[in-house]
Amino acid sequence: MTQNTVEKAPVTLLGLGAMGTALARAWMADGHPLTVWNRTPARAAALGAEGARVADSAAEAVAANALVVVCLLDDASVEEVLGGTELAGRDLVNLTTGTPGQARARAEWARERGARYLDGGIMAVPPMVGVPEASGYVFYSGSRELFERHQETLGVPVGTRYVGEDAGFAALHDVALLSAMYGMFAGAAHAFALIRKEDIDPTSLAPLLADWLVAMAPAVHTTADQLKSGDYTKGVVSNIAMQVAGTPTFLSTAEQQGVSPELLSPFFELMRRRLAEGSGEEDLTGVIDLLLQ
Ligand code: FVH
Repeated sequence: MTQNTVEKAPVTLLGLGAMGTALARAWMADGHPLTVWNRTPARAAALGAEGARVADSAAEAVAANALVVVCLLDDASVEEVLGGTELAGRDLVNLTTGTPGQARARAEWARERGARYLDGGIMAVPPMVGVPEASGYVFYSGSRELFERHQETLGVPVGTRYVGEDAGFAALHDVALLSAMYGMFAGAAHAFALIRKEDIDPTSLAPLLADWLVAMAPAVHTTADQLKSGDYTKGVVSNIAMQVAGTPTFLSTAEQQGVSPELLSPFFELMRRRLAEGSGEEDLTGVIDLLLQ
């Protein structure tokens, strides 16, 4: 080591799909010694040519370093890959998407094997990895001590956000944000369907749509304030009575354009139910209570 060189923490990474490969390149670019393993060896060989140490087995990769990161397809593949490895004394960071229940069970599973455990939910797509301006990050939950110990290394590919000792919280935050994203995609799909048969260029609608969604997004802060205070009339801009009165326009327009209302109707139905409970002056926030089973 020369005087000006800071030694970077070595990392083991299991799983070299699109995301794992992006993570690997970011750690290598930052000077972290990296040991990799992947079920399909060709993917590991490609990274080997770029400077990673390629392990012949998952067990060998786990044995190589204290910090072991897994980024596999799903929880079943984590079980399959780590099942035959010696995890005692390892710091296991699982970036595989899963449910909060799977994360909690995996944390207990790791504990029984003598490993410390952190769960992660990645809020980035591969092109955002290693690109700080892209503002991608990973939610982490589980051992705070473990998170703090490795925060610098974990923060190399994308940012880090620790959300609590409950190992399931990273997955819960991840799924919550992604669920909202699918709601947005559903709305955008309906919007594009409405213009599909007209002489309207979808590329001219797209920027209007994007700007409108961005303009509406801060409404979630009002929703959160209302949930916290329990007063769903606080700061209401467009009450539910007015919004329900507008729903026939949306449904008739869909019908006129030959578009199925199936993406919109369930939400409208919840709005109508909430209004029927006598909540006309409220925001849409009451719909959240109707969802709770
Ligand atoms: N890519 C994305 O946009 C999203 C962004 C947000 C986070 N997700 C999650 O990240 C996990 C990995 O995703 P990925 O994009 O790397 O996924 P793939 O490119 O499909 O690679 C999957 C890797 O998992 C390996 N694998 C699958 N099944 C097994 C198994 N039974 N045993 C061992 N390894 C397995 C696969 O190996 P191979 O097919 O190359 O042999 C890949 O390494 C994921 O949870 C996303 O939800 C990504």
